[in-house]
Amino acid sequence: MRLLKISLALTLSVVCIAYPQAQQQQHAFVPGRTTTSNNNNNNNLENTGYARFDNEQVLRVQVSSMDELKQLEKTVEDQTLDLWSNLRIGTVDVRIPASGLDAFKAAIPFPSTVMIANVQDLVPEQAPAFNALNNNNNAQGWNFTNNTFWSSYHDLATLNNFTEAMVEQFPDLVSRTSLGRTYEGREVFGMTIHGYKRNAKAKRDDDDDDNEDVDFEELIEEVRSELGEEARSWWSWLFGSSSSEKHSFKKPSKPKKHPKAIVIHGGQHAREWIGPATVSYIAKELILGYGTSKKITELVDTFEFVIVPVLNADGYAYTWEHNRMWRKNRQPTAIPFCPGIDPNRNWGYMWNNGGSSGNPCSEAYHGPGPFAAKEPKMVADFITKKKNVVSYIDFHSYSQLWMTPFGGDCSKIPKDDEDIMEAGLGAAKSLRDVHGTKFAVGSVCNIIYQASGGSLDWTYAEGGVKYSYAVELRDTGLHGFLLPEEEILPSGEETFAGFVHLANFIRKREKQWGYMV
Ligand code: 0X9
Ligand code: ZN
Repeated sequence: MRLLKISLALTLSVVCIAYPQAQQQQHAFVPGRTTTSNNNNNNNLENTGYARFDNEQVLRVQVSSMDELKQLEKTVEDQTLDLWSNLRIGTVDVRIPASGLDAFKAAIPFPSTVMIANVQDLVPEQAPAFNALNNNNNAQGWNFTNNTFWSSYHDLATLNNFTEAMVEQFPDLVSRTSLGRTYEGREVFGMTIHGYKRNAKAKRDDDDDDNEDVDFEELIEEVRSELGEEARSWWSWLFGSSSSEKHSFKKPSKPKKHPKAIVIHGGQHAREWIGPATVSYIAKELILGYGTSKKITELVDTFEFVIVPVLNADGYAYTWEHNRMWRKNRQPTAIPFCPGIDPNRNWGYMWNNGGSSGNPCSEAYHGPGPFAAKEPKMVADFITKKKNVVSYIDFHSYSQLWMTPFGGDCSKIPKDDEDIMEAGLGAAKSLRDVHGTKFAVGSVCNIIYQASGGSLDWTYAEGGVKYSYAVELRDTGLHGFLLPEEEILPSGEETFAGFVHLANFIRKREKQWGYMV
């Protein structure tokens, strides 16, 4: 009886339950302060302590063959250039210092266009000094409901304060989740968002009513109509081919104690600021949507959403304090003047299997061994320990891609490829419906190029996370990593729509879990 009551309570989400209304209020909030420092190891610094990029260009190179791609890959490695977009046949964006332009053009004579003529022109708008001055970082409170928080980028302390504010303001819904500490000792943490209170209440009711009778036929009919046609296969398997076969069914298996989890983070690459901004927006929408939107309430009651705005906290802090273009983490390497492992080349599945570098000075340095970098290790440990993760999204920028496994072994296709692709295509469509922004969907191997040691490969192949993705957010190169602040909110809105589609897809497709609504 208890099982059926749980099924009933969790399945019939249409039955009205009085959800606590999300609080529409100002949240006490102490924003972080930005600092600059002269203590760094970059070449092109002025005495502000913040790296400059005068006359550096981003060139868009037209790559027409595999040979050309190999030639470009080698030149980037030899001249230690900074790839802005992924290596692929098609167009590839590369940042080149003024002094290196001639050498680059000599090595790569293929057609190219200038995407950004002077990188420095785009940096000041987002530099810390500008933010402190213009974006009210000293204000004592943010109103998250009017979205002003997403009209500017925020430093690590401010984003961390946002997370703490969410935990404080919505204690029944949001709890603080720590993944661990970075090399420099910063804590990487985020939020777990789940309708605890409502589920705790459902459980209490269930315990109270353990002996109450349930009309089996009514229950079956209600569940069937809620789940619709898609439920028939598992429903038939569970209960027989038709509800007319009275009482000939098996009881549903015991609902799982813990709901499935969806883990997302931004900021694996430090300079991709739109990632943390978008991920924090997703968290806010889930939190404020609970109790105000039926669809969001249902999802938050169904899944545990683990949301970590900034994974590579050391790198992100470094982009605010020293160098806007920093990508890697900040761990020391064998070369003292080239710190940093690319965390997204360091995951432990097919590590060092192409598309990464053994040179510590490279932006794609894969580290001395798999999981040598703290950031991938802490996420992998978290997922392994948690056991119930059904989806993982690693948010990057830029290029507008919704990518699926694999990237480290292009001879393999995931056995769940159809479901993963279907969910991804649906997410991209829902995303496009908001502002018309187009995202390409496909495996890393198919839409980019082999690149091993990436997060989604490990989460899928080793972490048991069926719906594993890497998403490259806006734009397609006009501003690249220096995406204007006016695009933060639209990016949040559209990405949230894609994310909701994905969660809903998983909820429907995977409803054989006893716990799922
Ligand atoms: O190179 C990357 O890690 C990602 N592109 S970015 O410009 N954001 O750096 C693409 C990640 C694709 N995934 C794997 N290579 N596994
Ligand atoms: Zn990235």
